[in-house]
Amino acid sequence: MSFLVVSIIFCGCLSESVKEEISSEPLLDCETTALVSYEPLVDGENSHTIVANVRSIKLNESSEVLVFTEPIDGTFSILEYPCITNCSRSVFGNESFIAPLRLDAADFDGDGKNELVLSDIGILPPSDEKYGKVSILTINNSSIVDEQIIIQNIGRVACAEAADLDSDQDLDLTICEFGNTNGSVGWLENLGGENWTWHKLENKSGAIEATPVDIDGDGDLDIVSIISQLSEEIVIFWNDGSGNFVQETLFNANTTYYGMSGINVVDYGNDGDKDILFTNGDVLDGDFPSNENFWDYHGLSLLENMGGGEFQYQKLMSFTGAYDSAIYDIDSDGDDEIVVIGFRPTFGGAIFDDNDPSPNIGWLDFIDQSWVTIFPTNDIDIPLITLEVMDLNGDGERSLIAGNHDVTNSTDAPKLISISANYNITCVEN
Ligand SMILES: [Ca+2]
Ligand SMILES: [Ca+2]
Ligand SMILES: [Ca+2]
Ligand SMILES: [Ca+2]
Repeated sequence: MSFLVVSIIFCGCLSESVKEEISSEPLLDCETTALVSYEPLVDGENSHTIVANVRSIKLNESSEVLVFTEPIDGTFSILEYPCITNCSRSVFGNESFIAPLRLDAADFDGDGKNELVLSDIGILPPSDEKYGKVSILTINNSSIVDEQIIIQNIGRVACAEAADLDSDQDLDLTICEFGNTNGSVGWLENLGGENWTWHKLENKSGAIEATPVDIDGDGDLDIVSIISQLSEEIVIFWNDGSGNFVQETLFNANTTYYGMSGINVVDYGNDGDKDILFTNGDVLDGDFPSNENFWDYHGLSLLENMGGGEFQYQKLMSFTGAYDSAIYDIDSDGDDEIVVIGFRPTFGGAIFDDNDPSPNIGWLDFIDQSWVTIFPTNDIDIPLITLEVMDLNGDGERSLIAGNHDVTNSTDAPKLISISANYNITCVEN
């Protein structure tokens, strides 16, 4: 047997010339492998980097920017636009900030400029101490002009998302009080005149996200929430349009160590309705049994909206440490993949399964009518916790952006990276 090894590195799909070259040569047994690489978007500055959330938000109708939070530093940053690598940023801090976790943006006062909604978790590790806070910030280019505190001295706040939940034309907020053993999911009703009323819809702790979305298509905003502490559930709160909600559990893991980590509401299959992707992969979930494998539990799942309030559950992918997902065409062939990143704070440490050599990024590629899991042959040695997709420089090309949550201070890697994949085809002639 003679070996004729042709190694073709390409980004995305085969060019026409390469296709012809392959079809005209007597090559068989081609193996395709993926390699990932990254560029720094914001470097680590040799500091202890703990990014909690990265997100694209709008500052007004037309201007989209990338923001990220650093709770230990007590700051959030807005990347200067446009950027590709080594981006400049404006850092926002305020003496009232404790541990900024997440930002949303919306125009509360109707002046055409969006304010920022800041979820301040107050204290990063699980705790029942009451340092949580939600505020609405008015900013200019590089500084905070005004901070309106909506609620404070509550349990650890993991989310607050702007939405008109009672259909009275002003913006209310969903709110996740993660807490530890105590917490809640609910919403803050905007009464006008800077007065707000807190409606608790569920008193379980561990709410990570509460996404306002019209999931039944009846014109009002429902709330999809992910709960991950003493109980591990995906819960929907159906809105009657006036802010009266009926709760339904769509998925219950029935174990306390499932490690729910994030939801992503998307139109799966492009059929015009909203479906729910969720990841579970919290390796710091303290009660995971030592005789079990993360691999058997962690991964990416889908709750597919079948209409009429019915959802169909399907686990799409096993993935140790799965923490966030994004719809992104990582192989540049014109079809979107579902990319998942893993948060694995102790690389090579004993807490991971010996039989799970997979890297901390992977994706699902839709091939021949089914999802195929692709793991690259190399790894990105950064504990990634948050993923976003955005056109960073306005050229129409979207980037896949991930944030570094280096809790063990084990790397001086960048705070933010943009990730790309290359495919390597190796063909062997028989
Ligand atoms: Ca405004
Ligand atoms: Ca309202
Ligand atoms: Ca609805
Ligand atoms: Ca693709």
